[in-house]
Amino acid sequence: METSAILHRPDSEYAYLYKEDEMHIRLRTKKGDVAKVGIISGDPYLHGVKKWYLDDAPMELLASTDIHDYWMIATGAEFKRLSYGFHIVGTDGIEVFYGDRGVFPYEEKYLEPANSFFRMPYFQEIDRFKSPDWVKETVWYQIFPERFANGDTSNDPEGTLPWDSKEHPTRDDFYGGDLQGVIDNLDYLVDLGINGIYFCPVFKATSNHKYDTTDYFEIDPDFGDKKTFKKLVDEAHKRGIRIMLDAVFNHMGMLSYQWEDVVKNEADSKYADWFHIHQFPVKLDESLTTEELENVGNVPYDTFAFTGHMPKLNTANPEVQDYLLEIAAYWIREFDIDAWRLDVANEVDHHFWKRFYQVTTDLKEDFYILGEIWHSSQSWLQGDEFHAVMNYAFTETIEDFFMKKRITAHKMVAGLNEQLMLYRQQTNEVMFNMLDSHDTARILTISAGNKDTVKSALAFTFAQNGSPCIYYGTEIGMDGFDDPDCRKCMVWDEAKQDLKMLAFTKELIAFRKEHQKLFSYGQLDWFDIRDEERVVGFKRILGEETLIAYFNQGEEDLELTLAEKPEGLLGHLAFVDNQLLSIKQNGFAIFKDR
Ligand code: ARE
Ligand code: CA
Repeated sequence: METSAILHRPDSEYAYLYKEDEMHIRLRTKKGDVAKVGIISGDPYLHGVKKWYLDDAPMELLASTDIHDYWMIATGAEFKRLSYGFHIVGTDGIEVFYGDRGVFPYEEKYLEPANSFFRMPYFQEIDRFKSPDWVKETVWYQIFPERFANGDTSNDPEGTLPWDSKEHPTRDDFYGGDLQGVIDNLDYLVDLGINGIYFCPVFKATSNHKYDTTDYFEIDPDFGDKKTFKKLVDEAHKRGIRIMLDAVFNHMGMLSYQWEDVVKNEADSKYADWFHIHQFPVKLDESLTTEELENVGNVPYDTFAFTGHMPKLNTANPEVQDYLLEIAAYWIREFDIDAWRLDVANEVDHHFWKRFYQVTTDLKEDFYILGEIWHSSQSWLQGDEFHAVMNYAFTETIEDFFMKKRITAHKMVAGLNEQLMLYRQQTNEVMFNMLDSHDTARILTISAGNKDTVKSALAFTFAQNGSPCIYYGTEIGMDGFDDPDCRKCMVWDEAKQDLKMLAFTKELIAFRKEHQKLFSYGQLDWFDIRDEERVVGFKRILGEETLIAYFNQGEEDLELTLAEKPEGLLGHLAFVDNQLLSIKQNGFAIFKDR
């Protein structure tokens, strides 16, 4: 047995409180190397009492990657504390005990010393990673406010172009989108089945994307005013739609009054320490074009990327922290928003995010904090910073298989399980799963125009743990290359809309809501990965044997797949007299064994 691959780490995604009285324990072993694992556990204060422990509660094979198997068990403890170790039986018949001091031959004498067992010292509810339940039932819709709908031409900025007047919008275009346009189309979103909106920035800023904030306490006049925003939130809440705003706290726009004061007064400015300035002067030539500003290179201060007009904030400065935390609190307290999406979240310090978490969740216990991080994010998802991240690391794996055909189905499933095993179950249940956004090409373009590919990838994404997000216009077949081409004006002319895609998206959202428990909980088990085109996945709701078969072929394939019930498929999940609950083209079948 390859004992070097064995891993367990207490008080992490390997051992955590899932519910107040339920602990999840995971173990990693080399793929295919272990036949079974049992948990040996008991109360830490009963050591020394002969046979103090209960032995061999069987762990289940939860998920596999290319190189590892992950085992899991859900357990309680009579006195909310637990000592535990692993009885591992290799496929080669070797048996070992694995505990806090490492791997030993499986013999009584090694099961005694109290400290050779891992410990969950106490089920501390206050430390438990809590994720807001409502997010699990949310299907999000991402709106880039400048391009969704122009509901009020009186606020159109200078040079606003006629709606949808260009095949490819350029970086500096304005088309007049605003908050009134969103209010006017809330019922369109209700009809689609949406119950959460993620807005790109809406505060006062210079550009059409508003990521160069100049005043965090004002709605940008191109989009409307606070009265209109209040109306938007109220009307959305009336329709059961939650609102998430975009907090751009990594940097500010160069036309903010703080930065302008620094440009003018340099080291004497009271804001000099709000930024990371190397030397003065810091003035930029204001005649630079956007392209030039975005690639201005070696300015004497830290910026977002190489973007000279976005000076990076010094979030270690207590004054900056207090300022940003007041912004975070203000929009919750005064406008009742439900969530913040945190821009460039990975480049802001953890110390600040821990304060941010406290301030926002003190105001609203079920507030949702979503970090924009494009890579694995364990250090931000420990329960005291973010609840979730924009799950690019997860969804790009889906795209790599379904759209880009860059990896095999096996590799996709291995990649998805790799990501799932990085986090606690309650984190996976509220991850933000989007296949595209305002920062990427649109999925129809990535799919080279193949709408079945788009449907398969969307259906598959909707079957995952986590909360799916539709980027505006996906539902009516909009395309677009990388930013800014992915930010075309929403197509409202029905004659130009893909009404079949609209019907599919509505059905998919309704299907997910109809089978919410199946999609939001439990772990996807992947037993039967056929040829490179077809992936059939099986989901198991822990404690309940329900099967969801995912396939990306026609319906006729399904019987064949299930009839051949691949080995290892939860043997006791009998397919006797299956009642096919529901089947969707390019989507799912859900079976419940009687
Ligand atoms: C401009 C250019 C873009 C260029 C970008 C960065 O137009 O082509 O990619 O600069 O150099 C906003 C505007 C953008 C504008 C940018 C700067 O929306 O149109 O883009 O300001 O003026 C990384 C960061 C991630 C960031 C993206 C853009 O990790 O946080 O880059 N996303 C947020 C917002 C953006 C916003 C900003 C940040 C700035 O969502 O909309 O841009 O506030 C790989 C890497 C990622 C990288 C990703 C995209 O996957 O792993 O780290 O994201 O590519 O480039
Ligand atoms: Ca307008």
